[in-house]
Amino acid sequence: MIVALAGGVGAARMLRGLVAVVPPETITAVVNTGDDTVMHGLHISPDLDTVTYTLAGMINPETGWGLRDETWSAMAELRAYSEGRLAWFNLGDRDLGTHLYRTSRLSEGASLSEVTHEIARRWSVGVRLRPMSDQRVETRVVIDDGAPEGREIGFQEYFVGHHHDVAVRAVRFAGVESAPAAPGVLGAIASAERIIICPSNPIVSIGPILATGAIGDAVRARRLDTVAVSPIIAGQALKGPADRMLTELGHEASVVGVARMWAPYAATLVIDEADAGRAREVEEAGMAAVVTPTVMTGPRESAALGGVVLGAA
Ligand code: FO1
Repeated sequence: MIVALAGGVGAARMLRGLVAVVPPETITAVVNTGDDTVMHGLHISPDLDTVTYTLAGMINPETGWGLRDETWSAMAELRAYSEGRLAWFNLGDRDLGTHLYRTSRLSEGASLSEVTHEIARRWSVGVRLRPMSDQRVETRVVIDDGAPEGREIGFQEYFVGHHHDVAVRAVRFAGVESAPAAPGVLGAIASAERIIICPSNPIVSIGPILATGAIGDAVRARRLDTVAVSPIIAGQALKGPADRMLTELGHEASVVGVARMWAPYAATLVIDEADAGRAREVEEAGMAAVVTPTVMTGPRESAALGGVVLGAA
């Protein structure tokens, strides 16, 4: 059994590679739900859906989120009604079906774990997908908006509303103090042969998972069997604001900065060939470095990286 701690696009591509190497049923993905939001009364779980749609081969290849071959009629209506005010977060017509289903089932009393399982089954996803918690944990971001103490906003308002184009002063995970890990998560971590920290944003994608319940402690206890993949290549994130966010929050935006963050949790860090020259510094930060191509441009590259990650440690 393998456990993968997963955020959105980078994790989804990593998982696509892992299922090419081992049977999907042997993988449990523990997925970040700090990005979850309620929009127009609908419960949206972006990272769970990105992983589900990618593994189903249905992800929109242009955006990396949402469904391929999508139509946008509902959004066009919403835009017309509200003069754009309510249409900043794009929900495709088919994607809306997922959010309607999730919201209906939650209002019937189903847990997020149960609904996640049902959605994965509908898309024939063999990987066991688990939210990090069934309880609400909300990633909140303090942005620099000129006010002396900054302004706190929800993650999607920062990421989509502000195109993650504003400086971040602080991040917190509201509700995490009382949120237990979802059923099955701690047991899976305790008994896994290998735990993988996917190449997702360390602060806002993996950070909330490790901060939830006893998940961080459970991973630390399995440090020798845990392999992390750096989301930072040559000082940059391939997608999203991870590089800027690391710098803004006092970390180094490099594989060495990532190694300093993950050393307590994982014994091995997989880094890109572009960072081969920093392998020694990674080792000085307390992690064994494995150098390999890590850019997952297609299924073949994902599978090659999956093989390396499973062989590492
Ligand atoms: N990301 C965007 O940049 N713009 C959007 O309008 C947008 C809509 C959206 C709808 C559903 C969904 O599941 C994801 C969506 N995302 C969108 C992506 C998502 O908000 C972020 O990529 C993640 O939260 C970061 O991992």
